[in-house]
Amino acid sequence: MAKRRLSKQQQRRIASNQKNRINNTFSAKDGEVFDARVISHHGRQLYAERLNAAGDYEKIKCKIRQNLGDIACGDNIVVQKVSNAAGKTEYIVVAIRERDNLLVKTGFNGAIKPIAANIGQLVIVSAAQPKPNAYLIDRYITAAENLPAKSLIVFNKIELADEESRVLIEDLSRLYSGIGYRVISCSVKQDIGIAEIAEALSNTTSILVGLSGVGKSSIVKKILPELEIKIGETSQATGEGRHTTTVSALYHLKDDGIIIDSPGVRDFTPIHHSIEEITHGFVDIRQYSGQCKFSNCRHRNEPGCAIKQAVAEGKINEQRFRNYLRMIEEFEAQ
Ligand SMILES: Nc1nc2c(ncn2[C@@H]2O[C@H](COP(=O)(O)OP(=O)(O)OP(=O)(O)O)[C@@H](O)[C@H]2O)c(=O)[nH]1
Ligand SMILES: [Mg+2]
Ligand SMILES: [Zn+2]
Repeated sequence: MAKRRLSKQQQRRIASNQKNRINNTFSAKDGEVFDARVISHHGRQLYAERLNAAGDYEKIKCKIRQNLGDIACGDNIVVQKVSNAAGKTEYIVVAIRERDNLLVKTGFNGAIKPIAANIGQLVIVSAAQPKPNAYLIDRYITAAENLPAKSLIVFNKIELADEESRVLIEDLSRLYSGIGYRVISCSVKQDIGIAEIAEALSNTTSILVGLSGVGKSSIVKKILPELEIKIGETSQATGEGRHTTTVSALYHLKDDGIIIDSPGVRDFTPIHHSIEEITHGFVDIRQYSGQCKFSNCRHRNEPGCAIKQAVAEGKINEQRFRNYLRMIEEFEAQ
């Protein structure tokens, strides 16, 4: 069901991209407005792009009209070309087009922060060092399911894996591919799996997400070597990154793929509005919901719990079930 929703949405997106492209190929005269897409946005600084008459993407520095609300990388916007008092040309964002979706996270003070808009796929990147965190992966997956967007799970730096990480990555790969997600192990350093990732990025807008230092920017740079992208160092002691990427940025790949590189996080808390949303985020669990004896079953000690039954029968992975309950507990504690 989710697949169908997604593909319809993708069709809409492709149609609207084509429309935008046609709209974008005129050069705006003074006062004219045109459609563009946000390629990076930080504070008052916003860069957008549009196709010019020559068929190249033109990067435009824009100001933002007040009271437009949140704008995120990936947003489709309306830009007006004007002359300022000094006779200089300026570009002003005057509207944000309706979004397919908006990926958000909670900031330090609990405020909701937009990460990126109009996303078709989350590329959830972990590395062999520091060790992958299944709960973090599950939180990203639930966010993706609710956008809705596809999830692609990537384990980078596999050449660094010790025996323990190697077994963990193998187990997680089996788990996630078993419930229908594509999993790619890769090494930017040894050029393993990169072509496969590039291929999985075609025809949609993807965003790379994950902890700082796992190699998100390195993957983009490996696929698009001509780009000037800052790659960070990782701490010798912990293997953690130093938050090198500070602003999300959008890049074009071949086969109509678009990739957004995002700043690494320390943690990611998806914003759920209900327990149903959390359940919807677990593709392997949601098929059993509604089959419990009690309609308000919390799947803990109630008799006739279809989800616990499925766990006992090995149809649902135990760790996924634990993560599901943990996410519900954290949601209820909010
Ligand atoms: N050994 C090894 N190191 C890698 C690999 N991929 C990336 N790195 C290194 O990991 C470090 C961090 O890489 P980045 O690409 O900056 O990581 P990031 O995920 O973009 O980090 P933030 O921007 O801080 O979120 C750099 O020193 C890279 O050279 C790999 O496959 N193997
Ligand atoms: Mg980076
Ligand atoms: Zn139950």
